[in-house]
Amino acid sequence: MSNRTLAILKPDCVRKDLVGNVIQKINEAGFKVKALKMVRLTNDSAGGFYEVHKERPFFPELLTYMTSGPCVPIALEKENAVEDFRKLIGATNPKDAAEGTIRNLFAESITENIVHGSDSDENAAIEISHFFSRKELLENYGI
Ligand code: FUP
Repeated sequence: MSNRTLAILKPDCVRKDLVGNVIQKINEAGFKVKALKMVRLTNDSAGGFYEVHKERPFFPELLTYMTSGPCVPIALEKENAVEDFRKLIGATNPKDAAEGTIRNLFAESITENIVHGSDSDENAAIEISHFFSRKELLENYGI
């Protein structure tokens, strides 16, 4: 069991000034913010991050959205981080997201769904390294 996951507060979260509210929910659920930055993804960077979806019909729309403004990647720590964070954010489509989950509370649509959470321990490690180098994690964030 890993204790880390990657969250991204997506461009709609930043645009709607929900960064503080969402981080509060994350903290209240017992996650520790270990590394955080605000970045604007390029097409290449967003395309690399969502590489697994590149043949899917929604891919172009996903890239347009993910590059539409700054987002906030966050490395989080908690016991059972990946699974617990997926529970906290709810289903991909906010219409299906359980009551009280972050997507249920704040998201508009399956594309503009406020937040990303890694889906496995292996992907969590890959995704954290997409935004934070090993050197940076060690020297700047002490993890
Ligand atoms: P999740 O793991 O919940 O982020 O969902 P996926 O990895 O399946 O999808 C990644 C992103 O692609 C979602 F956050 C939103 C977008 N997406 C769509 O826009 N339409 C779909 O039908 C499925 C996913």
